[in-house]
Order: sequence, then C-alpha cells, then structure tokens
Amino acid sequence: MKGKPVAVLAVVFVLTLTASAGSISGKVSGVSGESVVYVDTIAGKTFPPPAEHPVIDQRGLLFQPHITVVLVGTTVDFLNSDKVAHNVFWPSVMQGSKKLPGKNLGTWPTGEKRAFKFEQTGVAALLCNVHPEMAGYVVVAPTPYHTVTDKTGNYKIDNVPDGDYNVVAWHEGAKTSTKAVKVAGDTKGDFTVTK
Ligand SMILES: [Cu+2]
Repeated sequence: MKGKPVAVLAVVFVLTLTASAGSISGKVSGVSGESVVYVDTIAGKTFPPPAEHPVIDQRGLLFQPHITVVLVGTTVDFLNSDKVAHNVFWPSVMQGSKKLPGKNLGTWPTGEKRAFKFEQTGVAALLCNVHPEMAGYVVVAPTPYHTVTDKTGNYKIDNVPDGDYNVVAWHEGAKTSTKAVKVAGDTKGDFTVTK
C-alpha cells in the first residue's frame, strides 16, 4: 500500500497532460448566414461515431436544421413531421472537387423516419423530389471538432486538443477555405470565404 500515493499522483499528472484541450473560435466573413467550420483529417487519427443519431426534421416544407454537420460514420435519422409525404435524396456527395455517388432514401409519410449512415466525408445537398423548393445540407467531417456558425458567422469549437491542424470553413455555394491553425488553449481562427 506504500506505493499508492505515488501511483495516484502519477495518474493525476497524466490526466493533467492529456486534458490540455483548447478551443478554436472566430468568425467566417465574406458571406451571410450559417457556415460550417471543422478540423480536417488528422493523420493517423480516427474517431468513433456517436451512438446518438442527429435528427433532420422535414417540417413546414423545410429541412430542419438547414445545415447539419456530423462526424464521418454517424447515422442520421430523417424524420417527416409534416402532414404530407416527403422524399429525401442527394444527387451526389462532393468530396472537395470529387463527385461521389448520391443516394435516394425514398418517400415516407408523416411521423416516420429513415436512418442513413454517412460513411464518407463530403457534402450532401439534400433535396425532396416532391417539393423542389426544399433544400438542406449534411456536411460529413473527418473529425468530431466541428460546428455550424451562427447566422453572423461566429463560431466556437470546444475541446480541441492542443496541436497543429488544418481548419476548413464551408459555406453553401462558396469556395471552401482552409487554413493552418496551431491550437494552444483558446485559439482564434477567422476565415473569409468568397463565392
Ligand atoms: Cu418534401
């Protein structure tokens, strides 16, 4: 039992070292409305997808939320809360300039949902073939360090371990912007994106 306090101290020390997580915050300017900001692929790192399924609701003839960002491997539940039937499809998944095949999940009535697991990174532009005015986005990010900005472009990503990253800002219809960010505690990262 004599060695125990030393062991406890060692554990506390290791926990302190690994807990040195910071944040990235800033603003996406050059466009109006929500953008997505995420830490790009980290060499040699993969992340387990969350057990919980984010929900994209079809309500009031809209995809709600309009933009959803998930970690690759996440299963999304597409719910229909309207009184009319909706369809969900995306013609392709854009992975940078690479166009990957899309998916048609079919059409289903009120109160039902269908699940889809997003296994590739990229951007899926959601459409409904019943209501051509409906549009939404799923951005599939390679890391769990991601967020959707507020409507004025401000964002904060919490719990990012200190380190060097490429951080990506995505905005509907604009050129994606990437910059190197060295995270050490609370770190700033501002972006300007252009159409
Ligand atoms: Cu619809």
